[in-house]
Amino acid sequence: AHCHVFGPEAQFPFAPERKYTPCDASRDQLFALRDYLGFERNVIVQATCHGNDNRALVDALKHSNGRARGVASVARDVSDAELREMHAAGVRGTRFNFVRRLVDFTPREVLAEIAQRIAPLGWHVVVYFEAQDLPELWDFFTALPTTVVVDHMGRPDVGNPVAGPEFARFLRLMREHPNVWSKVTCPERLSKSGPPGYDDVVPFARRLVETFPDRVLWGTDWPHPNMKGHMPDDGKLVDYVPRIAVTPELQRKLLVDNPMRLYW
Ligand code: 0GY
Repeated sequence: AHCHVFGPEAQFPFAPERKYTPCDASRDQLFALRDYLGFERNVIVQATCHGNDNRALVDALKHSNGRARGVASVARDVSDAELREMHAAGVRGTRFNFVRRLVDFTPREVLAEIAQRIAPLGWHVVVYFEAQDLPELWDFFTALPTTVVVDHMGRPDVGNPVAGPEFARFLRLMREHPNVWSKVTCPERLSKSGPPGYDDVVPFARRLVETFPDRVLWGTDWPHPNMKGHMPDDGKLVDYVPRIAVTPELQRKLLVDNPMRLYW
């Protein structure tokens, strides 16, 4: 439930306002990796380097034989016809990105208006932010009229204890708001101990999987944009799953039941 397609740039140019330029990562490469890893489906998430131009995403969805769904990024002036076309292709959500190194600031009222536009389609909102910004974003998130899916566990500082105040705040957000879900993704981005085990991230993800087993999602984040320290082995990321979802029942919810309910 979290991966991207980038370009190919010659066919789907990157957005002029982007903050980084990734390598091409085509739908065919994504689908080949999906098959190699033994998964049946993907949820492809629009990344900031393509801005609000969802053509690469929609193209991938249309060529997936119904095996991919998408999360787009839309502007407030998106037309109803454009939303309908994206829905028909398999888009089921829109993403709001609050990570400062990735995007310029968008006023909250603009985002609230977009959320109102997409809610009638049954879409949800995916949010990406860093843990220290949660207090300031709390009221905005909890007023959203849709399911809200948080990327990468709200990016905790895993140098802090799992029982500490920072992660407690995120757990409280999920406990008090049953419409909030979390992706237990990106140990490779959050870890300080590093590959192959990403051991320091395991307790955080495991806590979420065990506390909210019906509201967690998993993904690889392929092709891992902006990873500077190391390029993760996607197979090792699959091997990480049984360490955070330790029973067959938890694995089934994380990998099958939850994404099927939200996206299919
Ligand atoms: C991710 C993470 C990153 C990038 C984006 O939209 C994006 O460009 O989300 C990141 O740099 O942390 O989930 O792909």
